[in-house]
Amino acid sequence: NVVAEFKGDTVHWIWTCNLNEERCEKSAASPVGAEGSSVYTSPTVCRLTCGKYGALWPQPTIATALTHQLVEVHPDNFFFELEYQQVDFNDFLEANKKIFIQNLRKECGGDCSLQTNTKVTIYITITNPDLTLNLYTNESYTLEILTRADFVSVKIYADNAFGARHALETLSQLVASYSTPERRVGLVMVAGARIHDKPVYVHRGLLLDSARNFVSLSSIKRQIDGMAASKMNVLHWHLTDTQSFPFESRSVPQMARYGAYSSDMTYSVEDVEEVVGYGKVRGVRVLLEVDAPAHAGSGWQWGVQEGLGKLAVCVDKQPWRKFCIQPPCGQLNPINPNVYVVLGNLYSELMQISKESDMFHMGGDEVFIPCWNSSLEIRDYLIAQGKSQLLTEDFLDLWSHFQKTVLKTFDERTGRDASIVLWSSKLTTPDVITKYLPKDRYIIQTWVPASDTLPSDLLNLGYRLIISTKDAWYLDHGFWGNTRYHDWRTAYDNLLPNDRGVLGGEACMWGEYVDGGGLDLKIWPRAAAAAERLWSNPTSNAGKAEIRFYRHRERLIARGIKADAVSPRWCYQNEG
Ligand code: CP6
Repeated sequence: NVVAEFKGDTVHWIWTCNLNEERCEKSAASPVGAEGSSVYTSPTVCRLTCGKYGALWPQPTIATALTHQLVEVHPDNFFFELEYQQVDFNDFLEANKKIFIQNLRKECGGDCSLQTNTKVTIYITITNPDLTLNLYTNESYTLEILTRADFVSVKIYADNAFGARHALETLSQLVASYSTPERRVGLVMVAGARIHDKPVYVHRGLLLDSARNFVSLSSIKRQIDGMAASKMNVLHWHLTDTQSFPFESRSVPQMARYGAYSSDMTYSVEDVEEVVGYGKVRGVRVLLEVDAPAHAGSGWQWGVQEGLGKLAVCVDKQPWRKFCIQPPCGQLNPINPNVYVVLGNLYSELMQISKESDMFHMGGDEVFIPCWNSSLEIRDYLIAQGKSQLLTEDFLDLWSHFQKTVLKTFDERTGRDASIVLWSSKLTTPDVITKYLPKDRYIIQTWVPASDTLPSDLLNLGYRLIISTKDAWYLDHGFWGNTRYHDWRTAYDNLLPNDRGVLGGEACMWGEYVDGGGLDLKIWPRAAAAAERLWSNPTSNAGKAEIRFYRHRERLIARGIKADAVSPRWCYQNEG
């Protein structure tokens, strides 16, 4: 396709799509060329059909026959048909029809003033009516676009509705807006395509921390929108930490009463349910985390007042490290049986909220020996057990006792055989992990640097892993004064160990230095770079993906996500 770009009211450049490469070519404007092309627009439209993957993010497994023809479309002229009737249109598909059309309208800035008679019918064939979203959900789909005169038929084939949702996402990415010199805006769509697609990894996550700083529901939902646009499927909600406990538990209301930053800065059961529901419609499951026994403090103070003893020790203790940001500043008291009762109540409630979840995150990171060692009560307990000193081994025994007990409590209170996720820690080193954590029950989330051998050691022992390489996928780095920022290229080029035990990975937005205001900028578009690594695991590196990435960032902006810039626009206008 040939498109012309306006600056002001005059045509400055003519763009032609390079058939074999991932780029568009620019030539100087010739008035004849400009008038001869049917569409006057920006290079974005040129991008739609360039190279193998056009403007798609993440790149699909197989895309054949992405034609270079475009067809003008309008959001009012899309129609949906469910083929073969094995499955009825349900709330899920209805909601996704609406989201799809809304995304088209957002693409033209809400004003799709250029009409067209072209009718687009989307035929959806789903064979499996099951609407459970979990680790085993089949996300594959096939998408075909066929255009004849002014009738376009789009065929979507998927095992289930979640695959069909991905197909609609892909279809929306084959649409771009253009504008006329009169500043009227319309949409064009790729006129022909055949795409087969499925993810390489089943766990493609984003961690959101709502405990260091409170994050509003609308900000959380906006992150889910970005995830859905990038085909990420797990929101890891780090709900609580040392600094605050914003979850308004019904069975233990004291937690938020003592632990929330304010009575407004809380999540009710309904709020969490709302996020779970919002995610599900967009193919995103929510992995809830209550971090323990470290990274816990605020909210646990009430035990003493209400006669249950100390639920946490060294709460608010001033820094063992800088700023009282890292632990302990509070760590659960493993020898107080009431701790397990409270955790059991929380697990029970949270697993009821995430009704379908086959995973729960128990934290387990950064337990600090001197914290437990500073408690007379805990020291006396150890002495009574014949352990005169707090040796590393004694301490690991105490910690593993905690972990065993919470697992038993989880099982008794929830009755669910969910996999339990734990952060890598001193309890998960290759020499001790087999003693404490059965590999068929626990999934380990590693956060060591890429150079560390821990992931491959654990894989050799048969553990399943979620990888959060801290020198690539920690989105908080660069804001601490002593950490290095990892740009989107680093995130993109982060390769995961090649082993079937790797379930996938997560980009982590720790919340010490971010709240609703800066969240989008820090997460996007970098998390989308991790998303392509996890969906497609491409053999090529970030350099090859840059122009598609630039376009994806524009797409996120169009959908209301304040994603940061990828590169100077100059590069895009000069290299296509
Ligand atoms: N919070 C929690 C954090 C971190 C972890 N757990 C963290 C540690 C080191 C760095 C960044 C983040 N802020 N609960 C570790 C998993 Cl460099």
